[in-house]
Amino acid sequence: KKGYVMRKCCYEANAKRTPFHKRGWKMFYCTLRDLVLYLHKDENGFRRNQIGGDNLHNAIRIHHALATKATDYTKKQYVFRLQTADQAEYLFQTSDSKELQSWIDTINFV
Ligand code: I3P
Repeated sequence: KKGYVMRKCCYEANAKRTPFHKRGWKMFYCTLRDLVLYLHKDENGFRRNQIGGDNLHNAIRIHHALATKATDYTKKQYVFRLQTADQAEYLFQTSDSKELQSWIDTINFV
């Protein structure tokens, strides 16, 4: 699965709260492959990474991760929460309810 999403970091690994200056929403072209969610700057970034090898800096391992609708987050629509095995936590905003469910299912059932 591939597509543009907005992402906000809430907790880094080991449930360490993300500092204020890094808590903003940011757009990424997101792709999922081999249990890793890659966050590219845009589609060109995705193509470059395919040729030059993946940029592991902006990668989230989703093995034993859980995606759930962020019903408690009311500032934006179509947002899901991703909790990783290493206890990091992110919010992702998708474009509509169909995309929201599709990302959640893809992450949880790969
Ligand atoms: C953050 C930015 C986020 C906001 C976050 C701010 O500031 O305004 O949009 O999250 O609030 O810290 P900055 O751009 O300077 O990083 P929300 O959109 O969810 O309010 P937070 O610290 O309460 O997470």
